[in-house]
Amino acid sequence: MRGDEELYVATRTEQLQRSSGLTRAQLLKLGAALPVALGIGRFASAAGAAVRDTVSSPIVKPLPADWFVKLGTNAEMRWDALRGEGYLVPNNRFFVRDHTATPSIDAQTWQLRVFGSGLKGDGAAFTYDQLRKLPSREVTASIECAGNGRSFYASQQGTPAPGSQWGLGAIGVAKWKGVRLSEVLERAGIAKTAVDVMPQGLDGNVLVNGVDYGQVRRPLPVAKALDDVLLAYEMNGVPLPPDHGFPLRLVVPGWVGISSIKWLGQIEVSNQPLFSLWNTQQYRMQGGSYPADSPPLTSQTVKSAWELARGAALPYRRRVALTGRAWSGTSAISRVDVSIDHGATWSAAKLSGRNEAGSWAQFTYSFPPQPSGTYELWARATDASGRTQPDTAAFNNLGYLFDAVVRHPVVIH
Ligand SMILES: Nc1nc2c(c(=O)[nH]1)N[C@H]1C(S)=C(S)[C@@H](COP(=O)(O)O)O[C@H]1N2
Ligand SMILES: [Mo]
Repeated sequence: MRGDEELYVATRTEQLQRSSGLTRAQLLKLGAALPVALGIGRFASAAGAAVRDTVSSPIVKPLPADWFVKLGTNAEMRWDALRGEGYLVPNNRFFVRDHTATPSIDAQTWQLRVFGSGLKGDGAAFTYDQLRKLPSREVTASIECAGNGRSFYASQQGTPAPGSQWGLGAIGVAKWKGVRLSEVLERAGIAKTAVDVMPQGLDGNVLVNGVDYGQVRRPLPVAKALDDVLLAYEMNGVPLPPDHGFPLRLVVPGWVGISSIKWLGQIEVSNQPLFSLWNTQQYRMQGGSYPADSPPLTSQTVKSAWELARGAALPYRRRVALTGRAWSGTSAISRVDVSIDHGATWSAAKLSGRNEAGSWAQFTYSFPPQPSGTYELWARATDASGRTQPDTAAFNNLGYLFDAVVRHPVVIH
């Protein structure tokens, strides 16, 4: 893992105490030598024989410069390249966020193992073919990184946060097909006493400052796991591409991207709360005015983006239709307002097409004829629950959930 949170690694005890909100005594009572509480090394060898060598480049698909901006092991979608595309982001343009590297997995020898204290029996294993034969379901949903927009903490608010310096392109919407997680958990014998479900990826172990945190995994509360979560094997009508989780990934609608674990190898079902790096030190609010025991991040916030490059040239004294998309993790979008005079006056953009929670809505704004100069496009989305993009996003040390109105520069010559 590069960048993100290396600066924030304290001792594991402190981390767990601080971030889980539990005292040392409570942690010990949880049965937990700390490495066990964190899950370190417990299942590290469970990756199994299905995983061939990891590739030398972290991302497998081509990343042409007119579609992507490379950021370490990640690739951001360029919003200007989305103009004229349909509702869904094509697989070859979808952003990639790899904590380590995209593994190459043989679906024929691969299995999904379900185990743990929250099951009635000894657990179960499912082959790829078995999963594909279970009742299927299609869901259109976005995947959006919790750090999407992080660079604006620095460029717009003067308070930089470490980690991938995403613009707004760490989001994509796709049509996912698969089997409901609840279906598989029920077949595996989930018990009424289960509280947490921890899906785990088959990509490499994550190292932070020499500490091995094991494979990428993050617990989901049982209520969400049994609600609308999908075990997806198709993305936009084809088997998942390697970078997006082949052969099987989770899709957790409306929640931060880290919830949607790729390259699933196993799912632990537990009658105790579970912990990993990704729900203790990372993906929770820390610093700023957040309390020390802020809970793990769940739903995504409200945002909007223009399908334009930053600094794009617009025609001189001509009306032009500008397009963008707006989204919220919890509701449909009810309106998008636009200002080109730094917030003094606002006018409504026109929403069109599909518009659902956990996905996005397309909008068009008729930019009035203007003399030459530099302008800022401000778009401010509001969702059906009344949440609106604020002027300033609340700072947090790791730069998550940047929801403020983004000032998008354009020029007219
Ligand atoms: N196994 C595994 N799952 C993972 C990740 C990862 O590195 N390994 N990255 C997570 C993060 S932080 C995000 S934002 C999404 C990105 O999904 P995508 O690469 O398909 O766009 O996958 C999530 N699932
Ligand atoms: Mo992410």
